[in-house]
Amino acid sequence: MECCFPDGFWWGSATSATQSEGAARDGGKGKNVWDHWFELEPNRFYNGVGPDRAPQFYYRYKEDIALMKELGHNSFRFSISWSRLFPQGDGEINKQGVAFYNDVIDTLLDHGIEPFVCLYHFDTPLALQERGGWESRETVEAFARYAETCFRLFGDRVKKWFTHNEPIAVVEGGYLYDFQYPNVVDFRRAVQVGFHLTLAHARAVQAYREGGYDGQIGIILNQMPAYPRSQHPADVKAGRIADAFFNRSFLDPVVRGEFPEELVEILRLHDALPVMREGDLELIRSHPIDLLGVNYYHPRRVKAKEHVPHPDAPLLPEHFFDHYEMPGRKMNVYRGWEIYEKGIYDILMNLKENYGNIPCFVSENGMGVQDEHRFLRDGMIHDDYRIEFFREHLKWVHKALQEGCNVKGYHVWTFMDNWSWINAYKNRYGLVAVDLDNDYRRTVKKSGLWFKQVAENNGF
Ligand code: BGP
Repeated sequence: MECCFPDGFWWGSATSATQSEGAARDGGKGKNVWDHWFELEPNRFYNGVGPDRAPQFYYRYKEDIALMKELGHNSFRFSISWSRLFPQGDGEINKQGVAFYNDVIDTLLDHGIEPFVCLYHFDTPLALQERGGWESRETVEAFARYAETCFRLFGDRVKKWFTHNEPIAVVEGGYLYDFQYPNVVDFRRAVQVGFHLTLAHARAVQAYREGGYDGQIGIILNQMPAYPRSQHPADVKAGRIADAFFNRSFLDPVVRGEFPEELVEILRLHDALPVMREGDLELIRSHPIDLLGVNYYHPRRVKAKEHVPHPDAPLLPEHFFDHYEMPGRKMNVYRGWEIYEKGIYDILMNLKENYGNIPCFVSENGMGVQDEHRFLRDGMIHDDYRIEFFREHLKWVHKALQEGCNVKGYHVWTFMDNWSWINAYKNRYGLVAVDLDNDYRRTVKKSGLWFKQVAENNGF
């Protein structure tokens, strides 16, 4: 074999509640921000398709989990829908939600698939959002209670916990770039939200430690290496700042217990430091994670600013760098994202060299393709491009392993085509195709068969 992975390597995939479950109004679930935003502005969602039309995992999890097993999974990450468990975000618990997650967990275990559970994947309960969402301290405390409840209910069987998935996306989407509810564009409010997400994370880790559970707890972070256009000091500085904003803003506090000095300096200069209480920084400092999930899709390329921003322009991270389109870069033409496989290696080496070689795994990596039915032949999607995408990334993961990185597994995004926020079903990512016009019928893609082989051989 060209790449042989260590025994016990985690092979699987990831999804989230809102993107997979459907049943948005069923089973006693309360509304979250996605249900609400879709009611308000269905036009913001690709083809007007909303969260209720996610691929119905809520009703079909038993067949889905059996198929995961068939496709070689030994682990699977999903998220708990906060408003399915606590319809109001806090207070009274929904027993149907508890029963559902209990059965998902038990079914996974019965199939020899280890459940990796994430507590928050962009789906703030509407009741909490209406009281300020992550801008409010109340949400931090509600999250801590929700997390504690999950540990108590499911912690006997779930041994891998993750507080948030891509918290920076909540900051970016909801408070800077208008691709998530509440569609605010305000740098200072964005910073406050980021700080509260970090604090909520630390409160959950604290609850886990105090509960004396025997598993591991961590977080899932999207890491986008920020490559400068050149080695000119101005470009290099632009890269460092982009890295501080989008990668280190969460990575540093959760692993090292402190925020990047460079970022703090920028916030101070722009009078944008968040409101904190005494003890907050100490709480964050004293609760490092056990395990880090890394989502990687594409790199970020930057250069020094070409024009000084207009003094009246709203403050955004782009105040400090410009995006750069590298000539000759390799593209996923079906999604419009760059493909740079070595990025995954650079991320892992950075964790090894600068973050104490923390135990980690690739928690999302995948290739979105628009109009994928083009590749349907003889009843199967022939997604050779996706097989190549996985294989080329895995080669770099393997190289990182050989060089001593503490990387424990590889999860693809995603098991079956799912509902991807405002992009709905525009870009398909699954190992398994979902036919929306045909009762959500599942059909394994060629990449699903390839994945099965790789997982079962523990390499390729
Ligand atoms: C990641 C998110 C996933 C998923 C993916 C695909 O950043 O963690 O939840 O949505 O992006 O994105 P898209 O459908 O926009 O191509």
